[in-house]
Amino acid sequence: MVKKVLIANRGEIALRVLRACKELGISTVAVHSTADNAAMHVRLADESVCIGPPPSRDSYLNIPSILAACEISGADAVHPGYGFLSENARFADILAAHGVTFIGPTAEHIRVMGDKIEAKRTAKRLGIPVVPGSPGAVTDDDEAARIADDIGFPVLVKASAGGGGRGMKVARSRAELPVALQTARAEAGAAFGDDAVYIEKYLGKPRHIEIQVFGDGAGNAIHLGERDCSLQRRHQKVWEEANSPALTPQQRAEIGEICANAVAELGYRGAGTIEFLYEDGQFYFIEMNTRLQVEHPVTEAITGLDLVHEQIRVASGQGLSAKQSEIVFSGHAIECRINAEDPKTFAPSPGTISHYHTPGGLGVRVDSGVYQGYKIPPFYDSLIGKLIVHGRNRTECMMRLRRALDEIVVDGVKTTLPLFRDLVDNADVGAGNYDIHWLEHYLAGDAQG
Ligand code: MV4
Repeated sequence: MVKKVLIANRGEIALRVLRACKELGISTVAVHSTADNAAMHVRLADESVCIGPPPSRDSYLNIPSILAACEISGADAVHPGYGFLSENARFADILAAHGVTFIGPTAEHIRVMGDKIEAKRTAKRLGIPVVPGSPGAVTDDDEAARIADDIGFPVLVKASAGGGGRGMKVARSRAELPVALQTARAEAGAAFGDDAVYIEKYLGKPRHIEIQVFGDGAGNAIHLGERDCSLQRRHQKVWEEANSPALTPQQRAEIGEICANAVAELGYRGAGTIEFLYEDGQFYFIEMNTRLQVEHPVTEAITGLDLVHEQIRVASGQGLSAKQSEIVFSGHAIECRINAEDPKTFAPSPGTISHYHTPGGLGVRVDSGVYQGYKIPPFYDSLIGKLIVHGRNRTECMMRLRRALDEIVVDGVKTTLPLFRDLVDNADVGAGNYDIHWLEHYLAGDAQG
């Protein structure tokens, strides 16, 4: 087992990892920028190392500083959390070269999934259903037109180096295709230094459903069911739930088995998320994330597994703690992302938290890195905490969420909490009747609920 973990992150996820380490008797090293001297993860860690000034690129993304912090502290492993260096293959390679365990997949698997064309080709080869589209990069406009005619308009032009919604262009007809291709290529080249693009059939009203998988790196893998992340705004998830209100237990078992088999065949190690669009009863692979995700607690709630424990186990070569036959899905869980943002405009709202009270009781979990009197710095993303509620079924979960939202107090800054108080009473949300566009329509005031 690893002995000392350096947590290369901040905020709620740094605390989340710290707690798992403490439970396993592993010592912890926090790293922090000068803007995070008073952060909770620094206070709770066994040791801390300052790694640079406030901008992320000079601190949380600064590989030489983090490597130096490993040397100074004698950490034998690094947990990257999510964001920052969590899907940086070069970082995984550098740590390996220095004899430090990266708590995540191999650099090679990170690299494959970071290239969206390569990821899709790999998914297809492993038997995962993919969106109809070009078999690889499209370089020629005539070839692109033939493919688009074949799959039917509208089509989406996507950047191979993109992901998370960056670098996509819709073409609704053959006439729109050349411009879509050219703009997508130009934007991708400028943003990622890689102008490779591919074409897919555009799905108009899908849900975003993702499957949590885990591999031990030795050819064994399990799936932990799905999360429905359709309630989002500008590619930022707002509310996630497990199970998806749209799936039957049989659909869950089928797509889950396909994903677990694929991940086993790949020899994948660690936590992974296979992202799908789901429309008219069909799953279509879009991307695979090779990290622990923000919304992992809803999966923990319905399975009882601690995903960070599992990550540390497999990184230490101890294998997974459960076989697929031992995984039982129990009840329903919802996560609300509490951002320090205006609940209507989503403009960031940094500042000091004047009053802070967290809800409790059966089935209620708050993962947060803040406390009363804490000053939220303006340099990082605005997620300050997550409210996760579990119930025996979706109805009970919603009742409990409504009650928890009544109890919680975060004053001094604007937060997204008022939005959740609206959503929990909305008829469409109550019925689980939403797709990836629902929230944006709702916020625009279109007639709904
Ligand atoms: C799509 C799509 C429709 N059709 N692909 C956006 C983020 C990236 N991960 C993939 N995305 C999409 N790919 C096809 N063929 C619509 C989206 C999309 C989306 C996907 C998931 C969650 C939110 C989204 C919001 C807008 C568009």
